[in-house]
Amino acid sequence: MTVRTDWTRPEIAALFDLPFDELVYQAATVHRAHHAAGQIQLCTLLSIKTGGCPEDCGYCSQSVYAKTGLEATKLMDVQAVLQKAAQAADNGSHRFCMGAAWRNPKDRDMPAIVEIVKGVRQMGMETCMTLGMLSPEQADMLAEAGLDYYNHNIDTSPERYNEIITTRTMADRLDTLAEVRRAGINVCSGGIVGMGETRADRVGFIHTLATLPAHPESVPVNALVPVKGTVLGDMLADTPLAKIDDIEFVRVVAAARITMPMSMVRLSAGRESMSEATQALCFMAGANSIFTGDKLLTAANAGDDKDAALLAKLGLVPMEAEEPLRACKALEAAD
Ligand code: SAM
Ligand code: DTB
Ligand code: SF4
Repeated sequence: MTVRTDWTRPEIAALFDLPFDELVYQAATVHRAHHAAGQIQLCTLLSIKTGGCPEDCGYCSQSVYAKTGLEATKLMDVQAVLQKAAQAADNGSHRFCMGAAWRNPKDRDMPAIVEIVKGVRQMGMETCMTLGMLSPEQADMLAEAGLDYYNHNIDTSPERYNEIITTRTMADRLDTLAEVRRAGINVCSGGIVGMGETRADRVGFIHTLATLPAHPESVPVNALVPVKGTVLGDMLADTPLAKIDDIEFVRVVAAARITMPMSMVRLSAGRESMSEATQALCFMAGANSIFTGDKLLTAANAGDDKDAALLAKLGLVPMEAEEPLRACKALEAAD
């Protein structure tokens, strides 16, 4: 099976149109050809700077435009972040993902960010950061600090983008992704489904990711967490029928798996309100990564006890640390 970056929208639309069992079968086949099926990567999230974000993303509780009453915080102290990372390592997490509610980091924030990346890596976990847009210099600083992954989501289709966010463009997003790639950091990019989009938007979203010059190493698929006081959270509360159908959600996961066979596909936000059966279908359809713990950035997550029970019920086991980290460790040992 070859990795293609020349997918067309009709080809992806045809995947969505397959009978559901055929689509899941194809996705499971691709999953087994490229990954150890039955193994799930466990990642932990921490919000290192919460709220007060100047961007107007219609789904986000942390935007200054959202009426969520969320208290804005400053960037956490380096030692406090490292303490949280140590707890995550003790809980068996392999990747520590840190998010900041910024449009972009300020240069004065970078020394602390660099110290955090170095500290977390020393604990043997993979590091991931999501800090908003990056300048070329900032991308280089993060690469030099040893950052393993940078998360920057395209969120939806190019056509729908400016209905969800008006303070930046999809092109801005793609520019940062290109800088991250150029700097040699692994790319984590995905988006959100269940924002009232059409199937054509879902096709366009997958198409944008699957036709990047190189596929993101990680593709988070979030189900919208409808937060009261956000534009999209309130819209969904008013029109419950707009909520995405579970089977359609699994189709998105399957399409991501088939079109980006080598990528880790992360079943991200929204698991808290997802049935075990839907999550199991997502794993069958090729999702092989989740966020563990009680909290995402600001919203509730399923929680360690529930997840341990689900994985045990399904006979899934935590994945070993990924190749990039092993390679880094081997290099360090050779020094
Ligand atoms: N400020 C940075 C940025 O936007 O790139 C990083 C943090 S931001 C919260 C990370 C991602 O979380 C967003 O791109 C979006 O895909 C996801 N997200 C935010 N709020 C969400 C919600 N209510 N439901 C699902 N996903 C959400
Ligand atoms: C991603 O795609 N999902 C995570 C992570 N990347 C940073 C964030 C989900 C946030 C869910 C809403 C919240 O906690 O506020
Ligand atoms: Fe800010 Fe990121 Fe939330 Fe958008 S998604 S408002 S950029 S924290």
